[in-house]
Amino acid sequence: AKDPVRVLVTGAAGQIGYALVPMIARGVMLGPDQPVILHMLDIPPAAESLNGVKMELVDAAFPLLKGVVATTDVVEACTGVNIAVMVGGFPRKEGMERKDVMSKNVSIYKSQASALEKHAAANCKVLVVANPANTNALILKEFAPSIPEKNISCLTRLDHNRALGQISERLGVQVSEVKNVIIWGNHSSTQYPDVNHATVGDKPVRTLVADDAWLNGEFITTVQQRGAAIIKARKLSSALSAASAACDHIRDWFLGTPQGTWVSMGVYSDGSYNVPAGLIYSFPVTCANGEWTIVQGLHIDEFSRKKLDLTAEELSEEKALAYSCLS
Ligand code: NAX
Repeated sequence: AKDPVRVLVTGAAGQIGYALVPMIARGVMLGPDQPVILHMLDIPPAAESLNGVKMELVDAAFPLLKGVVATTDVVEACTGVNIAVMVGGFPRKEGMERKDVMSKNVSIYKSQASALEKHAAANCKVLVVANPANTNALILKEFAPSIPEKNISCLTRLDHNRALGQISERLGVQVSEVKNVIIWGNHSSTQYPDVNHATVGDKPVRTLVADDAWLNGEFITTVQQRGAAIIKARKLSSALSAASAACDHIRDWFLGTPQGTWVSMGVYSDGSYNVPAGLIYSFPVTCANGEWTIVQGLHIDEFSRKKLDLTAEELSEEKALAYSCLS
């Protein structure tokens, strides 16, 4: 039997946490033959609720779940973890300045970075979900210098999956037949969902949809604004789809992407596609042997170029704002 993998979920008493921990315990993230030990972290006001989640995990009697650590102590939460899924953060509340929200998250990610650096297992891989996801991941990278940058990522897979879903609905085909959409840039409304290289079967999505106005307009805004549309409908933000996307992200990272398929991940830019190096930016990536690689050589037309640059600019501004919160 395989040794259990320790998976940390921060913000585990929240909405996404509640959807995510049973998926992990059921093998959705790491496969049906991989035992797991869940580490769940939240803040003291949520301690009782967190304990309730632990009780439910016990009650669910998951065969793969070999242990649960539920704690409000960051060091205990981070100790020995192989995977860290960072869902906890400070949400923007009505009337709050962007700088104030950034400042709260910078201080959270700074301290959690240090705890991971000191106490996580060697080669721990990190996925940041909490917003501003790209910039939180960047802060985490800065304050955990011994964790290789290759091991730090943020979630744009939900946006990627939303793009697959929109194309599948439009064409009336199974979502599993749609491949190789791309989310470029920030997990925000400036992200660029790109279908220029996407296919259904062996046919380009552009040819099949044959409606450039829709692909260059409504499709893009629908994906960009989908989070807001879910909030409007549910009065709560996306949770099951976010949890599912987090599982997809980690599964593909660890177990590899299928031949001929890429996915979108927010990763440390090396300057590929003229995206400024040193940002955490969403790129098309393939994964093998636990490592992601940015897909190279895709043609970027003029329309796309502007959109790649716009979202990069927003990330550079966020980075500057985050650094201004440090001083
Ligand atoms: P909730 O408010 O339901 O849960 C957040 C949890 O984090 C709470 O239980 C809170 O107590 C906890 N928390 C706060 N500070 C903490 C800290 N310092 N350490 C540990 N835990 C802490 O939010 P939820 O709907 O679960 O969303 C979580 C985060 O995901 C938010 O930042 C949200 O904006 C972000 N999202 C990111 C998405 C993505 O695709 N990257 C999509 C979904 C989601 O909007």
